[in-house]
Amino acid sequence: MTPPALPVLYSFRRCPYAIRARMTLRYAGVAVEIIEVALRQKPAALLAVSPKATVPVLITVDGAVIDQSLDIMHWALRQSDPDGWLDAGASSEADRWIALNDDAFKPLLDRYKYAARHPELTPAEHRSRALDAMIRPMQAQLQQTRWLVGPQISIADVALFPFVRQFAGVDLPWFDAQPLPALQVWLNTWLDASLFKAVMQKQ
Ligand SMILES: N[C@@H](CCC(=O)N[C@@H](CS)C(=O)NCC(=O)O)C(=O)O
Repeated sequence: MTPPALPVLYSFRRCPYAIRARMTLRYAGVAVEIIEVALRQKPAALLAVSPKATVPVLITVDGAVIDQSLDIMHWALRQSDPDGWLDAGASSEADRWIALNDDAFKPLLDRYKYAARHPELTPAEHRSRALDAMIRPMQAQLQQTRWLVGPQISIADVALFPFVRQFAGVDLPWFDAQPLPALQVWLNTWLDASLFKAVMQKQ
């Protein structure tokens, strides 16, 4: 197989894992060819390199296949990390937030988003679990520090942002009415950021 001229990123525009990967690649100044994937009809070339077939998947110019969004973020930051996302605070704190999001919050977020598929609890109860697991702790932290691990943006802020965006988007009027002022400022800062807007442009 001829190596690609640019790294190739299999992506899905609205996928939160793909959003955090695209934001980090762009921040690091790594140009990639983005292939937008229809999740119901994944390209054979993607299945061939990554049978688990989730997006994002990055194929480097050396032919290496990176099929976890966090690994893509770390790979991009190894190329360039101009504002020090990896040095913003204790890396153990950043890792703790990311694990909280990926392992605990994400399943609760999915139950809230698709509450009809999980009738064992009401939508408000599902929401409340997600709120307690991560949203309230984030509000408490962001009241103390501008970003999740200190005064500077870290990898954790970028990694969590697309998931908090989804949580807010399920019922925006409800979210906006909650007493979560520091988190709302944090979220709105990301939503307004040119870095986010750029990676959401339709190809
Ligand atoms: N742990 C993976 C999770 C990626 C993931 O679950 N992506 C979803 C889309 S948001 C996906 O590709 N799901 C497969 C499918 O829907 O067929 C990562 O961090 O990259």
